[in-house]
Amino acid sequence: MTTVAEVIVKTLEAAGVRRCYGIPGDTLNHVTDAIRTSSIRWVHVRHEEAAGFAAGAEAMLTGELAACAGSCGPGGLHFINGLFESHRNRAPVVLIASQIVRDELGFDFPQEVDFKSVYACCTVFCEEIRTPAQARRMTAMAAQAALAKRGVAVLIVPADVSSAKAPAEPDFAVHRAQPVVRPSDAELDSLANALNSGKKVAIYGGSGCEHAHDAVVALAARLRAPVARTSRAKDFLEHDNPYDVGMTGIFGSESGYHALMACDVLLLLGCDFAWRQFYPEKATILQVDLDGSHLGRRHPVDIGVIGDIAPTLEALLPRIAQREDGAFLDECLKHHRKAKAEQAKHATVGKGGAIHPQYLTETISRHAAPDAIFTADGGSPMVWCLRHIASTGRNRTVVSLSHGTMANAMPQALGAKAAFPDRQAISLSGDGGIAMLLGDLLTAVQEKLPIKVVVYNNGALDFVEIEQKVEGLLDAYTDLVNPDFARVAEAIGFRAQRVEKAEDLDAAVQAWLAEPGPALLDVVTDRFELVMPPSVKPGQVAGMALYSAKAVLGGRGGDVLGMVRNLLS
Ligand SMILES: Cc1ncc(C[n+]2csc(CCOP(=O)(O)OP(=O)(O)O)c2C)c(N)n1
Ligand SMILES: [Mg+2]
Repeated sequence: MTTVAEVIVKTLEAAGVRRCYGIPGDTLNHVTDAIRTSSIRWVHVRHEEAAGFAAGAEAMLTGELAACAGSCGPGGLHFINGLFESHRNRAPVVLIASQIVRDELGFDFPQEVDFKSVYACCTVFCEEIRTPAQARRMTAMAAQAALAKRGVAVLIVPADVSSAKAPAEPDFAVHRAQPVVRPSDAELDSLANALNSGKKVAIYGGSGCEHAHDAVVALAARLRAPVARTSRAKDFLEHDNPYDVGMTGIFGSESGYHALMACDVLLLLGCDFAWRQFYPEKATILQVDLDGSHLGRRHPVDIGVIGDIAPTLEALLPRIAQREDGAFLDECLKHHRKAKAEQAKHATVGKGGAIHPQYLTETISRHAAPDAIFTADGGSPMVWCLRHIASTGRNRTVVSLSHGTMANAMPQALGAKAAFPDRQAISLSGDGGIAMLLGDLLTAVQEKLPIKVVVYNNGALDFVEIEQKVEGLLDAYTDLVNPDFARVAEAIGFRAQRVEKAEDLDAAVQAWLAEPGPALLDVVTDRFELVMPPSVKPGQVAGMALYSAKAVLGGRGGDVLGMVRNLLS
């Protein structure tokens, strides 16, 4: 007898699912039994949140569907933060949320949870398979939605449905359309007119520039335009780009900020950067995005068109005149060189041999493989990752910016390693972050996923401490009393080392990366001391504390001053 559970698993298998992350239990048993005899690998995690992060990282990095599955009630609920993160990363993931039997639904039965209302806000699809006859069609539509709308789909499966005999169903399956989307000729003409008539043209690229590196660089060369980027475009636009002027925004640099604020025509390419303060007030703004609902949603734009970045720029380029005047570009590149030199200053050994987190990150960047996958925890590790991991064009960085969660990095590294066993998966973890999902270090050992974890052990929720100080508050509740994470990891089955002195760091990083199995490096890093720029009064900063806190991180007081001046003027 073929069960509904087998139909669900076969449909997901045909849709490209290779791995399913989760924890088994009662209502899920028929599904896990079907997975047992399929080609899908079950990855047994210790907390379902980790499964949500891991599946999302796999899906985001591969572009393929990944799955998670959990038991009813608390099992299904535990995924939520990992899946929220994955959904905001536009990662195609399907969660099989098993449910109590249909006869008891609606009577507050033990472990009854209304997953439809719980997951409504972080999914592209959230439906229950109500009858066995719906199974194939509903599963295919969940997968279709996850892939086509790029996000998380939740499939709610009551236990009596998954164990039922599967009736004959038509051959519903998943389709993968690959359209070429670009604006109309008239729209391209109007974009070209605006770009050709600008005096100081800047480009701002986001994650929509994946697969469009060469097209963006060619356009920048024609326009002699600086290219600023969002954090999500780091992997796609930073490398081999003579027009790169860095990131703008809260974690960005003065040069990215300057390019956007000083231009008179700004071309937004596949970016959805949320912070309105970082868009210019007076410039003409042009926007290209594949998702029409993104047009003008962060800041008013003058022309908004729909298109994939590479085909759009290929059609646009012949309409663009070669610009001779490179003064604005030169000015922005000069700012960029200065900003980089400023950042490099901090990536050295501190007073008394202290280990600056910037120095740790640069050391890792230097020794990591050119195609390594880095994941970084919300908190200060993501800032160091964005600023100090050098983009090679082949490496990848995964940080949580849209959702801004802690504890994402280690489980995301598990997903990255499962999907790419031949590449290094390196988790840049906070000491707060690693403790939050510490139990899933066990997954790396049990599932033979040899990830590399480095703990930025600053004894604090440092990021929050800095926020508090910038708001003029006394820092409170941010201390962390930590164990020796290296000994903890060793007990779990990792090879591990603790580093307290800068002189030991280089060799320790090399040994850690060379370990064949899972390895952890517990590095005692400087607890960052906030230095406020002297001429900024606390009152002035209060209204923009959030981003100024993050700009000050790294000692860039001058940037804050510049931003404050600009925002108040
Ligand atoms: C799940 C979650 N809880 C709380 C926060 C608020 N928060 C943001 S960063 C941070 C501190 C992170 O500390 P740690 O992991 O030690 O990194 P550090 O900033 O010290 O390097 C906190 C509590 C959050 N973003 N996510
Ligand atoms: Mg910390």
